[in-house]
Amino acid sequence: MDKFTQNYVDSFMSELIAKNPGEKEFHQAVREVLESVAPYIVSYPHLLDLKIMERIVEPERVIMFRVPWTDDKGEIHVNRGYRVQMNSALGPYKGGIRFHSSVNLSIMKFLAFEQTFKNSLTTLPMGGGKGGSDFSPRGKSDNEVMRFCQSFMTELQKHIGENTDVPAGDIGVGGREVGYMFGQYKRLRDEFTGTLTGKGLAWGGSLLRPEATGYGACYFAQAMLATRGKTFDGQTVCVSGSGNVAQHAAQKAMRLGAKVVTLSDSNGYIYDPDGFTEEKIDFVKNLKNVRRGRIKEYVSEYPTAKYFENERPWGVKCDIAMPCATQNELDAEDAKKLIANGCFCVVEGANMPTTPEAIALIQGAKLLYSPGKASNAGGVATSGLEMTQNSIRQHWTSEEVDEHLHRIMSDIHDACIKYGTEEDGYINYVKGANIAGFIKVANAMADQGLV
Ligand code: NDP
Ligand code: 2IT
Repeated sequence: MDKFTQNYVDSFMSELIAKNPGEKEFHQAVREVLESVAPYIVSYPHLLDLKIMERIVEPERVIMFRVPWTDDKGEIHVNRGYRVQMNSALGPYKGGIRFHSSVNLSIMKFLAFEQTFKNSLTTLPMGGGKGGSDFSPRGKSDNEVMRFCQSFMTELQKHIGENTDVPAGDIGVGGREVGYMFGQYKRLRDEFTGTLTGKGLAWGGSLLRPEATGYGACYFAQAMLATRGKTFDGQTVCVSGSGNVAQHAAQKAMRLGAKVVTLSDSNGYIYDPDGFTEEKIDFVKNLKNVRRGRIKEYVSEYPTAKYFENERPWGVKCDIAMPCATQNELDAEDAKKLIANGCFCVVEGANMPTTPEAIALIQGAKLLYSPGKASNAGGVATSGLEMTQNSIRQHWTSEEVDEHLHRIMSDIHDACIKYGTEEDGYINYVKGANIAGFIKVANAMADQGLV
């Protein structure tokens, strides 16, 4: 990076940090994008004059609200709800809702910011947004979760709509929570529309939406592996997380011939030296999605597996690593272990799971590495396909949806190659995804005037 560009990045970041103090995840996400796109912006001075980057980092709107609810004993609780409507240059705001005790404004803004570029990469007409609450569904009864979702939606419904803002799931929000929120939306607005995605199949949902993020990450990984003449067949894969994304990434990698040996939650990880099977993945789905248990219970069912309390899976020898839990779950020490153990590919299923220091090490060692905004875009892309099916009042077969998903992931991979190939031939997927995602949003903003 030349001196002028470096100065631009440095002064932009110090202003951003001064204006948004303490929002460390948001700073991290902006810096990563800015470092990729700054040389592009500097070479197109009208983008500098139009202050596109200054506008892109400022949410169009942030909604923060009180969410009061009562537990099963009648005690009152108050949580905080958020919706960050980041950018609508390419379409209605689109992005998930996260229910997790760690949720704060910084996490909401980083996710909404990432979502803007991810949605642009999908090629579908979707702007970027994200929402959530510091409410944790863990340990709550179905009735408590329902009352919380109803209270959350009572406020949120004033700000969303099928042509305005279309939420979906994320951490802590799956089919059950989307159902309760959809029910309340429908009751208050008296309309049956596709305002949420991730809906049940009988009431407007799309086939393959639950599987799409994990499956899409594996399709993206297939394209990455192909650049080195490799496939999943016979590779050992470590997956973190055990929720929606992790379950389906593990399932698809296994179906493509890999031996998938780990899953985790925030308490620890399990290592199954024999690799997962369809039956074992079904056990995990039932454990996590129906019984809402912890991943350590896996070893009671399959005693040849081991549970490692308070550890992450990155010390396990593998060829391919797929972080599918949460932000900053793979740090420099983890990256060193992966590299030392011969891992040659890191595919992000989660949003921003790899720290900047770890990314530098992984890219420095020339591993294949894809950022979440490229490799996990299959989830929101299939949400986009759900919106299309809702609009035309049709229901596509899983083969049709899968074909679209395959094409979208392959197109995103092509875009990364186009904008991310370095002089030595190394594909810098971070640079490629950021520039490709940015160009469309920036041009649309320029076209639409100063709004
Ligand atoms: P789920 O709630 O289904 O699963 C989350 C998993 O991550 C759980 O195993 C959870 O463990 C673990 N986890 C959550 N927080 C932490 C933490 N602080 N430390 C360690 N582990 C943690 O969520 P999803 O699978 O939907 O989401 C996983 C990731 O994928 C997130 O980054 C999300 O933003 C991203 N993503 C999701 C998409 C989707 O369609 N659902 C689309 C694109 C990206 P525990 O039970 O202990 O909390
Ligand atoms: O991070 C993400 O892309 C998601 N949680 C999915 C969003 C969506 O609207 O399907």
